Amino acid sequence: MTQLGTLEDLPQDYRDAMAQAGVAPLWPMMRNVLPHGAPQPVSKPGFWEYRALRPLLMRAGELTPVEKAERRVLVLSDPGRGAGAMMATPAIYVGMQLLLPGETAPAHKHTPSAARIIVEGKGGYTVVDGEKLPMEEGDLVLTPGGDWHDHGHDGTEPVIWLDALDLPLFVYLEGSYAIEAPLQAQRNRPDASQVEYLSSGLAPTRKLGAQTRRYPMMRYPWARTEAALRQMAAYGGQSPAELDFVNPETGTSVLPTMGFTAMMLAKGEKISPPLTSSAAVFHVIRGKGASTIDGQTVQWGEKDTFSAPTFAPIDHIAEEDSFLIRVHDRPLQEKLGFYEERSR
Ligand code: 1HN
Repeated sequence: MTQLGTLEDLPQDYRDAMAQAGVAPLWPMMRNVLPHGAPQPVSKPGFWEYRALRPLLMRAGELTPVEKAERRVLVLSDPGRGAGAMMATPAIYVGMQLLLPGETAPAHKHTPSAARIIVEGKGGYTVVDGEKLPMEEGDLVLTPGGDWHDHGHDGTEPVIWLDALDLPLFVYLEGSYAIEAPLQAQRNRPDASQVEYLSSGLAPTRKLGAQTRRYPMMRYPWARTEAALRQMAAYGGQSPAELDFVNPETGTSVLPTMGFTAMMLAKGEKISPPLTSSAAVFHVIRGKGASTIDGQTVQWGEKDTFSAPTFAPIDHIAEEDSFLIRVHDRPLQEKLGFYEERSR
């Protein structure tokens, strides 16, 4: 590899003249933006224990009324960028949100897409474009970019969920904004996972030339996901058992940039998946185990969250039957044409 010239190699008058003209030489910076062979991530593996987050979130519930927060969220920041960084990986923001009984969070729509994984509590719901989506523990609930959404709570205990958004991309592109509105009217019918897409493999018959909705199903009930994972683990012949959440009309990822993959690690199962260019956030729905990511080991349990930068070596071991949802940017990388896997 050729050693490139540095800024210090250049005479001061030339450097001053370049700065004056609003230009800079590429060659001293070339390797920073194009490292050899593999990316050099700023991101570091993150680990957020629920038992540390929960009391902080409950305290936010006392300190900040929902009206003063719009969304009462603690942001899980990439340790490589430090607390306050609005991202867990370059393309994925995650935050833990609290809604107390009787509270509502007003409607808005924005350019980034979101999905929520329900962590705790009963009675919460999100309304997306008029469709009421009940939130039960482990459910994946989508709020695609451009769709109105507000949250409500009919139950008696706090409801907590993990938000995942492709917000960092939109911020980077200077394309992030929201429009606010009052709460939405709700259609009086169950969500599409209970009607049009009640059964996997069945979709509503379409009249000739009719279009399907871009996001036909916005709630993926956990009970079905777990049952499917258990059958995959028993008979699928694949270690670990993994299932992608897909759009039931197209079979493609549920949102344009973010992918969601449900994983089951059976008790004692030990895996070292291929290195992948996609970065990921793992959320533990249930179970107990340990993961070593870039040489850093985390002991995780139910409701904990951890992250892995691009091409990080990852080893998982499950101490109990464990269920995780992996949020990743493979759909974005595939669209951009650079998704890659490498053997260990
Ligand atoms: C948002 O709209 C929600 O609707 C949660 O619940 C977190 C973080 C950044 C930007 C928008 C929500 C968000 C967010």
